[in-house]
Amino acid sequence: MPAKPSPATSTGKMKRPARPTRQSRQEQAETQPLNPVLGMDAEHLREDITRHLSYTLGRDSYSVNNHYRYQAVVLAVRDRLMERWKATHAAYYKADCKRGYYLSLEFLMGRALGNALLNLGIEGEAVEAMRGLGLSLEDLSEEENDAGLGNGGLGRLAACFMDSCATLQLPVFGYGIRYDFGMFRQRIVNRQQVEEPDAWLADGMPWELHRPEYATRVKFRGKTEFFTDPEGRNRVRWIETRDVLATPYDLPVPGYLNGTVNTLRLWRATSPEAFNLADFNAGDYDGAVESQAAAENISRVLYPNDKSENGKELRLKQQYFLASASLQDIVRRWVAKHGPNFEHFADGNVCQLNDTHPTIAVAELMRLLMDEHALGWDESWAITQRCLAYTNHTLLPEALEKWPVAMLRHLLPRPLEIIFEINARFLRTVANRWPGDTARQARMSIIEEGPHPHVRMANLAIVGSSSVNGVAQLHSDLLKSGLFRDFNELWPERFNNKTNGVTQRRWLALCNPRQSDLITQAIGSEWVTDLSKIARLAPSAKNADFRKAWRAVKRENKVALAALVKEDCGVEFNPDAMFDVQVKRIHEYKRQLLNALHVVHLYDRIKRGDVADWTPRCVLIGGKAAPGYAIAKSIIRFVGAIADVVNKDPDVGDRLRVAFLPNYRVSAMERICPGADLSEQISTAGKEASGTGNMKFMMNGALTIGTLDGANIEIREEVMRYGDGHFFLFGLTTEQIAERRATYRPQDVIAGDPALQRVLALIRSGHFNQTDPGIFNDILATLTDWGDHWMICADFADYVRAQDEAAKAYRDQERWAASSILNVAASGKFSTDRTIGEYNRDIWKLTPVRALPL
Ligand code: CJW
Repeated sequence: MPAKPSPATSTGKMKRPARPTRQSRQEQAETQPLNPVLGMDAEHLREDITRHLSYTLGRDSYSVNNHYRYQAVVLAVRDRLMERWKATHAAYYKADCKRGYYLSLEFLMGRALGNALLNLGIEGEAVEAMRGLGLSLEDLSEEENDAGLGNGGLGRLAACFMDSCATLQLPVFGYGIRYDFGMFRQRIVNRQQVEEPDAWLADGMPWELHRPEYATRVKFRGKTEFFTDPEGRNRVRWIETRDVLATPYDLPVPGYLNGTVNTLRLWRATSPEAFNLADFNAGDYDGAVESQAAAENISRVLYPNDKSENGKELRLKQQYFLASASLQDIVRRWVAKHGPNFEHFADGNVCQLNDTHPTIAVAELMRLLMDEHALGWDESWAITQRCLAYTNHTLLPEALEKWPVAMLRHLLPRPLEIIFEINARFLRTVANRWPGDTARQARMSIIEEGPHPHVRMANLAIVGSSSVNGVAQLHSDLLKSGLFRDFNELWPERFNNKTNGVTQRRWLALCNPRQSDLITQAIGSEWVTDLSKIARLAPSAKNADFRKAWRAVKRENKVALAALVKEDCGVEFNPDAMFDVQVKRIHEYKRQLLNALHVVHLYDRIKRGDVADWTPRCVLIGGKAAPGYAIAKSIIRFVGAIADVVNKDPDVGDRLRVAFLPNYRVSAMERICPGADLSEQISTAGKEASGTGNMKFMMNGALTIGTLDGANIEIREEVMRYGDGHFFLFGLTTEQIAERRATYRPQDVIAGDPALQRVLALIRSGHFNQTDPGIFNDILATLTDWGDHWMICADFADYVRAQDEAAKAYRDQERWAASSILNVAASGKFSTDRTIGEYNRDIWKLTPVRALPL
């Protein structure tokens, strides 16, 4: 019998779920014969778009608009994905292969339409089909909201990983939360950030597939009790809980031209009872809806705090909700196929934890195996450790998650008991290895003792998993020698590095078609699935005709970026000037302030007439500040204030332009990175774990000005193969920073640097805030009164020197073009295909599975 079609409508909206059917039947249904293949040509696409517009969406010529046209196109494309999606999962089921799971509180997917067309190989056909209907792909693509379910690099990395897993045909599922509201939208009002809710689902979400049949309960609160089961085993039950229902919504993740479509499963929280009927009948309407609202709040909104953990109970609920729902799903899938036999479970399943955010999974997997499936402690622990792997993304102390024991006791009493038991056993291991070293035991303990004890999630993650990795070589080395030193001494084999990457499909092929075409003309298209092949481009740097074409492409991309800047900032950028770009979250350690001080320095030079051999420069800065991060918000305001003064000053003219780009997000970066000349990667050494924007800029032909931090080091190493002068290095190294810090006094540096003195004096004079006196005092204070923690003054002079070098290099346009080409040629290492290949080789050990033929 063919599988019954899913009751979900194409828009993903449906009535209350039917009772779950038997799991094994569900899984079997996926192996049944597939639908006939839908045509991939323009003609069939056009027919389906028209059909969806008039039947699925019910539009006629009076009620149609671009939004519905966009939806119809998505539905036609989704149908094509759907066939491959089913075929992929049928193949996985049939192969009974080991599966990998990427658990992450964030997936910053951006837009899906262009990516789906690229990966299905029907961009041209879709353009033609739309042309036949009088539509433009470019216009309709603009109708799609970004899926902004992440803060920054960590969330976007998860999205790039999903793309690479599908392209490598690895059976990997993403698990995340379907937040009603993603990353806030940033508006700039009077130069200041204003946050607005991101109602990304409000116009419907045609890509997702609602799967109510896989809904599962997640427990909270209540208490635990011991009992003896009929087999005479001592067991624990978690009772009198308040449950929340987790319902999956699946998003398709297509691989590149390979028939694979993987799944990103996002959980939505609701109450298991629509509302309490007894309360309702008794007239207590508020009470009846209260529990519903409380449950739904769990998946309401993404926390917009890049790094600053703040101990909010709702955030912990989100973490447990994701971990529990996902692990239950994984266990359910296993039991459906293998029955309740867990002997080989760890051979068949591996979870990668994206930072400590889902780390409560350590306790939850133990609980599921022991409490729900009656396994003993030792067996459960062996499975848990083997199945879990942990990636650390930051060394910043404020980002290290710690949860109050009291909060866990209230919210998650059973997982807390398990954490205590894990810790008791772990501390015995530590004591046996270092007898009497109580200081070390206290450092390594999962529990931080004190009047308000806390659970250290990183320690729990390390103890509970078989692999711990950092995200760039320097970062991984620093983890071993610093933060996780004790653990590295205990278990050196657990620690490894996985340098980040980005997917060249989205971050070159899709976002920069002009440069992609040029590359493909020169070296063929293998780079799209094997970025190491892009090294073949290097000899073209010597070819004058190629450089000419390269420069023409860059110029067109700059014209396009200038149009965006004009539209969003109202500032004119001259495409012949150097485009100097810093876009990323606003954070003191990323030192947007250093960039701003350099701009003030350039302005000061212009005003003093020091303009011989000037290189015109357009400085673009963009990024969101965490809503509660006052200094970061001041920095945004500061950049805007400088921009207003500089851009209006007739003495400045075309020599310098400054703009702050509002609402930086994935789809903005797709328009920004093709047009950048200079990529600003200027964090204090040792603070940026990796960075990934640095890789996108490199791939799109920008040169980097940067410190020896994160992946910058590896970027520089790669491009240095082609000689010097292709990367503008400056600043103290990690070791030098550590050395200097002990005796560092920014006042001493300022006293010896007249240029910096002038810059600070100009700011202090109120020149950039004439109508708002004092508003930049906090910024100045961080530099002069509060010890300049991020060592901006210490690096200022060398930064200015490197900027001058870059400006000088830019004046030789032929040499610059050659460097640009060589940067692209050297970017082969920075594909997530390479990163994922390494995760798979060293940690996951999955076998690629080809999707069944349609
Ligand atoms: O991860 C990227 C790196 C980048 C690093 C970033 C990161 O800063 O250098 O390229 C991918 O590896 N993001 C976070 N840590 N490191 C991060 C993100 C969101 C967070 C958080 C930390 C949210 C919370 C706490 C810590 C929170 O409580 O909401």
